[in-house]
Amino acid sequence: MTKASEGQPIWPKYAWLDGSIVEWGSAKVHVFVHGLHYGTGVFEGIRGYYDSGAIKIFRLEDHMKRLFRSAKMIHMEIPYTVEQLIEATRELISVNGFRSDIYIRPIAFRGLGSFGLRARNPVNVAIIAIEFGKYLKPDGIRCMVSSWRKPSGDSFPVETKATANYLLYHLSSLEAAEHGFDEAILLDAEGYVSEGAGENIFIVREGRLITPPVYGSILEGITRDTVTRVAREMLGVEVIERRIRRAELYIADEIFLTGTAAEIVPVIEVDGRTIGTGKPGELTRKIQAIYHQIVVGKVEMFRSWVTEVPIA
Ligand code: PY5
Repeated sequence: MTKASEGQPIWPKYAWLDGSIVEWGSAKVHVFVHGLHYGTGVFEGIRGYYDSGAIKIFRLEDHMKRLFRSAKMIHMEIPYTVEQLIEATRELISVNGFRSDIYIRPIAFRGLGSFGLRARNPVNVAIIAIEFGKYLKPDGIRCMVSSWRKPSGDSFPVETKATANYLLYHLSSLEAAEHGFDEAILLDAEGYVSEGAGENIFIVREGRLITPPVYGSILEGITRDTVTRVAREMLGVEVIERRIRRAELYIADEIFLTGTAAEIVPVIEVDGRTIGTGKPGELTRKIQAIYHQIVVGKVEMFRSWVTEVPIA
């Protein structure tokens, strides 16, 4: 680990670029790459937890598979296999020797060639891993419904984790921050609740979990899937996938957001309305606690989701 300067993030020693481990400072591409100009890229966000002398990567294979599904949706071929990128990730973590929690960001984007919009320039692939703590406050956040809408799937492939899609979440997050909120919640083109600006959403009503369906302009979150399985298989809690109206948020007993970076985050206020008691809900707390056990491989039934990289 090298410290860039006071107040700067501590960058790791190495990144992975186009098939090789390279020095952090050499992990560069040209300013004319297609992906920079048009957002023709796809990426993933994966967490690794430092525990008992190893980095424990959560659902690595599922994330890499989603990277390839995202690429397919935008007509892009990644010149590696899922297995090669998994191996590259393990190697990168090992050479960096991380001794704290990390965030792993694989990214594939169209590179140098034509600037034309029908160009199918060669695809560059990078994997970046950095030390990372909390993304949102785990003790409860205040949200606003964004004035920006999630478009429907017929105007844009909303299900892909493409770099271009993140302009929407950037603008929504900025808007929320400008208004003094912690995070934005986006409605879809028809006015139903879609997701957070980087997280899926669940509400609790009468002891049951409700979350927007996969056809509700959402990213099919891996944390969303984890929570659904925990609720159904460990807690015996019903999970209903159906559309949610904006006003239904206000009268929910509990609300939480789910995402790799955010993990499980209780929402205690939406648009100035207190949610439930104004404190993280009981079911939310329970799921949050179990999630933190699962990601470090301490829940037997979900152990196969954890990939361990020993740190020498
Ligand atoms: N919806 C959107 C728009 C997302 O960006 C994310 C993940 C999710 C849902 C949750 O998906 P998953 O549970 O598979 O992570 N957001 C990224 C993350 O790494 C980027 C955050 C800056 O959490």
